[in-house]
Amino acid sequence: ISSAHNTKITFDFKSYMLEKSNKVNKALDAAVSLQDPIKIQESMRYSLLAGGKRIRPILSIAACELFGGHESTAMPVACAAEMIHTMSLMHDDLPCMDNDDLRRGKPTNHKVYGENVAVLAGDAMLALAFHHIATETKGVSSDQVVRVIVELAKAIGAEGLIAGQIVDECSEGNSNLGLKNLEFIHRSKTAALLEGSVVMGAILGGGNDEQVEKVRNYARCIGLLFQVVDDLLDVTKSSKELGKTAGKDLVADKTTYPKLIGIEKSKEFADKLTKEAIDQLVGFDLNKAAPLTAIANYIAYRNN
Ligand code: GRG
Repeated sequence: ISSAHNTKITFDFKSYMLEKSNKVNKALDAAVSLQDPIKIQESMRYSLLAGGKRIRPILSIAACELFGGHESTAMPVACAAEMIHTMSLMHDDLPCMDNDDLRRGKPTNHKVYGENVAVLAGDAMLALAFHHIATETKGVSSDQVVRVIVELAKAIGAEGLIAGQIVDECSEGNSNLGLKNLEFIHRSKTAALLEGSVVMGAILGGGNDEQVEKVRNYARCIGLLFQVVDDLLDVTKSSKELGKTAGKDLVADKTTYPKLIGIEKSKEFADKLTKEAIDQLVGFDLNKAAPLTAIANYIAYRNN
């Protein structure tokens, strides 16, 4: 119930995440109804409703509420962020990319529906995400709607998520990418959509330019933090699994922060990013900022 970097108020993070993810799940369920041709809708629903932490949609809602906006105002962008996140995972799992058999504890989309359907269902979800924002966002100006569409397109395109994926794809097998390239991949592949999710919520909540930039910085920090912590957890997992000394990396051909700068420096970097993220929220209403503060702490201190 407490947040490590902000102890002035109490906030029940678990209940908050559960309540919000339930609402997001309902909205996603309603957004992709079963209609003809049934095959594509089934495949979309299979991956979209397969669970997942729903961090991106919750970030959109929390950022909107930070500025006094309503959850319902942010729900369409929240769903769109999750749709795009899900389709990126579906495509990432394909044989031509990571070739994974399992995702979120279930067989991957192409394993169930075939590669051709998985590609098309992902494409349909990408189109649906933008359609959903444009048709379902209510109670804000059309200028705000256009701004969030621009924000999302930028976050996932060749300057964002796809940039990270292509650089990652092209560096496969290179176990010594260098810090600059590693950071580029993480900032693009992971942080860009987290940033887009937060910023869309902030725009719809009515944040001014300066405030939007603050939450953008917050999101950039937690995006990179997410990956640094992931790398650190990999080391812990690997050493536990091997029952040997810490510092071993199971995935030999993967560049990670611990590999490049060591475990201690990686931990220091994670701490720095957590503090920097939370510092961006200084000056906002403490209660309204509590979910974003707690999410940063959760990302920093999670153990899986
Ligand atoms: C976006 C048009 C478009 C194409 C996609 C394949 C591809 C291009 C990108 C792949 C990007 C990728 C796999 C990023 C990893 C992101 C990441 C950190 C995933 C894990 O996120 P969590 O932990 O997962 O939030 P859950 O399952 O909880 O949602």
